[in-house]
Amino acid sequence: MHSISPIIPLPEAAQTPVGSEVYIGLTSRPKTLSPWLFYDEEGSRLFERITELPEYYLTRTERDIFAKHGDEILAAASGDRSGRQLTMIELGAGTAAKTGLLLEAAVRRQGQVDYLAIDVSESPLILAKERIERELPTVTVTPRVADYTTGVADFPANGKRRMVLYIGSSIGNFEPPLAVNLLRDVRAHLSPGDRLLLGVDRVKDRSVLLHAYDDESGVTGAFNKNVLERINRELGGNFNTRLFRHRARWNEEQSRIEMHLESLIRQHVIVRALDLEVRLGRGETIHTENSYKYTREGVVNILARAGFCLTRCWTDEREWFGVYLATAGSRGVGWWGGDRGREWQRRLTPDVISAFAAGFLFETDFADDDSLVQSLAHVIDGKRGDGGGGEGFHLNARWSCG
Ligand code: AVI
Repeated sequence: MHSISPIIPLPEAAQTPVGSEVYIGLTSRPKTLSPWLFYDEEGSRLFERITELPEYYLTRTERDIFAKHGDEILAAASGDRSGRQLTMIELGAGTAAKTGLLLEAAVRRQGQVDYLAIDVSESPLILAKERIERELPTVTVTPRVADYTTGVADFPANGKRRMVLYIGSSIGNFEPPLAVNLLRDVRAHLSPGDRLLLGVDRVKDRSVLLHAYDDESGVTGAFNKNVLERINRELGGNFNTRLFRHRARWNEEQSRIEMHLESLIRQHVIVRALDLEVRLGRGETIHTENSYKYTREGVVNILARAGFCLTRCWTDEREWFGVYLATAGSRGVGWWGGDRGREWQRRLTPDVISAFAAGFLFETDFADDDSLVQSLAHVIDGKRGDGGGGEGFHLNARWSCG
């Protein structure tokens, strides 16, 4: 006879987005809490303060790149010769503070600009619309409240070239395969030749990185601990944040900064609305955030796997932050025989081949060997074969940047 253990239904609060995330995270091993939980009203306010900290160079450096190269970025995105007009779309726009510099450059270039600002919370979007339309009257701002991390809805198609902005190194808060999925979803809503402008923090000296995520004035620590306060406020938790220490670690192997909350003593915490008792050992941590740092090659790789190729990149003098202009590729099939085929075969790397999973192919004009070799990272599949012209190498997928 089989004994069937009764299924105990989870409390209702565990079925809300916040409740289920907290329930799953705090019953996992090791314990985790998703970084999106940081951003309630208090967390968003603390994040704004982080962006002004002397140690947190990311926001300032990216803003300086936009201030210095805004016109060049817009010229490259429009395409120098065609001078096509751009529609701008921003994921996670917030108050669109840095975007203002790019919008100004777009106004200088094309006069009128349509700007679709997407964010999960409505209030910063309303502020952004009000401010931008007052300061730049030829910009039309359309706010859209949506969670782009669970899929983007259609982008406006008004015959203009579209440029999606995903700045602030927000892509760094996703595991690389999820980052590729997110960008692939964006790619699926674009046409060949549309653009993506990605702002990504770079790998650098570990002490610079650690200070950026563990500042002297303790704002990042308060931001991290606010997730426990949020659980107390919204789910009836009894976390005592003084019994936790904010920890920032550099994980070299994974190329990421990790944020943790370390329990200073052995303790039990109750989360009433979830009917949950959480036991923490002394020194045990709750992993709250990853912030991946990328080399230029790393960015090219995730772009290629998502169906984009790198068009141009800008950085600051210290090369701490990168702004990458990428182009949505198109599909095609090509055949290379003889020496040229063998040359390609030698240069294929597993990363490049894995990009084949993206399923995007393109047709090249094969005119220029040098540029083919330079854009090697965009080769996404290679197979030995006979294309009808004898022994050769069949590359049946490659990105076009054209
Ligand atoms: C939003 N995101 C890009 C920030 C980052 O740098 O990963 C979040 C942050 N966490 C601690 N400080 C800032």
